[in-house]
Amino acid sequence: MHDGSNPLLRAVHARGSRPALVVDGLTLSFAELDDRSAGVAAALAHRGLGKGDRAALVLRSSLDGVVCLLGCLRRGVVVVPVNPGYQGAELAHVLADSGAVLVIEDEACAALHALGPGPARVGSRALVDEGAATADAADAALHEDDLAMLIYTSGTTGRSKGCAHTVGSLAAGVAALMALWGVTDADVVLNALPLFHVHGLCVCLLGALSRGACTRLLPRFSPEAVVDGARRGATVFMSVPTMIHRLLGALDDDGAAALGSLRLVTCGSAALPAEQLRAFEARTGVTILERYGMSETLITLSNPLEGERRAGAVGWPVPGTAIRVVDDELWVSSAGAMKAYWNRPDADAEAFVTDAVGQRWFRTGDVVALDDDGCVRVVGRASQDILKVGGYKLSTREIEEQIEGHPAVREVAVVGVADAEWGERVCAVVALREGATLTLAELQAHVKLAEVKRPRELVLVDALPRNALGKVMKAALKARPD
Ligand code: MLC
Ligand code: AMP
Repeated sequence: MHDGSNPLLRAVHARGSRPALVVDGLTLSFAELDDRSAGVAAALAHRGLGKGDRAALVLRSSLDGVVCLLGCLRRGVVVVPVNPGYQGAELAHVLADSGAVLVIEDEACAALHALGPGPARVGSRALVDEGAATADAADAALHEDDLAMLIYTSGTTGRSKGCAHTVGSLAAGVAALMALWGVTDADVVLNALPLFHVHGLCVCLLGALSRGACTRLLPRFSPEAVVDGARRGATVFMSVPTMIHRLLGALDDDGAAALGSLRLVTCGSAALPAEQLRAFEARTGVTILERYGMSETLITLSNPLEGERRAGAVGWPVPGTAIRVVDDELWVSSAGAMKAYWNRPDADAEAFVTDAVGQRWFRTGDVVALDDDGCVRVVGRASQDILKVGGYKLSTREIEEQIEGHPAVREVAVVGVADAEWGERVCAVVALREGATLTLAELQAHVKLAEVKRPRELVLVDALPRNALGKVMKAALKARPD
């Protein structure tokens, strides 16, 4: 139980003049972060927003953005993080589905503007300024069951779903993991991840803040910026496999030595190939700690801080998590699990199972195998309709729906093709209408979705292979898209 403040922000209230955030050469202390975020909470109150209202945060990694985020959490305003690279239909869906009454944006988002009338919009800088001019205190009295965030994640049906996390689920999930990884206020955490998914936002940013650690926020990932951060005293770096791949391709000896000074490098959101873990170890002397998680459950499996970190495996349950393997599918029951999908009882009914003793399990859809000592290996995904590209989860259905709208296309299946840098890349297998032609460039121009969802390959076929029930056999296509 807690005292009505957000447990994730206790350290923010208590750490005074110690540095909390370093971005673009600017440093904000915990006291400043505390003060400014209290101001944002007050500004939100002035604008009529209170507990349970939703605010969409269309944020790049900026200082003002983080202040606004914490201000929302203090006011009890539910944070809906949105990828600033989203295009019209993606944005419109998240705004409508979440029922956001305010959009907070770091910089004017052109795609949002193009949508026309919608929720009120305010710049993150303007909101921080409004807060600075407001003397009132407006923190909400929070309970563990109060909603804190709706994090949208792709489903197999095409429409993304909001994972409704509470004050309690975020606090429990983050606390368990940070304790396991030994994160303390002596750490400086490099955050090069986007702040609109659980990895960058909940694990890396809120994780560091909750422990009183300093965050070095990188507005954009690059190998050079990570090496520079390590040289400037960072101790922890959290990554996705694409970042490790790029680091390995770019490191000189000095860079490798700088990374060697990190006490902890974690990796997840997609499978880290065992050879990358070994190559990184050989180059820097650091053995990457791989862990596994989901937007719905936060991080549930991890290799250990002390002891063997197993290449190609995601480790054991994080304290507070129990696992089951049912027909090769991983089920988890975890303190960090979301309350529900937002307004989607149908999806909840499919995803959650309550057992005979009342324990609630989340069906991950990931296919796993266990080593003899219980160490978990992710060996695949139950559905061919989900891809992981650069750590982003994509719905093939969402991409197919766009491609189906092209006049040259008779039928299409989107599949993931193995890619050394991105994990998978988006491949569109298309059967054209009689006499029609289509190039990859034409197809890419037609797909109005975030850049990462655009097809990178086009394979033309006479007809898609279907089984006796008429369902496209994606596994066959994936094995041999041509
Ligand atoms: C995208 N691009 C590709 C491509 N896919 N190019 C070649 N092949 C592909 N398959 C290009 C686009 O054209 C575009 O180019 C750019 O990449 C846009 O993608 P980006 O993702 O912004 O790229 P970049 O800036 O290079 O960054 C790479 C990255 C980034 C790895 C740093 O993708 C990233 O931050 N990924 C992390 C995602 C994440 O946080 N996932 C966590 C989800 S939570 P251009 O021209 O714009 O450069 C979760 C739970 C858990 O999974 O367990 O954590
Ligand atoms: P998301 O919905 O974006 O949170 O993505 C969650 C999915 O990412 C999981 O269901 C897994 O498929 C995948 N994932 C996360 N971490 C790992 C990992 N270390 N290895 C393999 N897959 C992972």
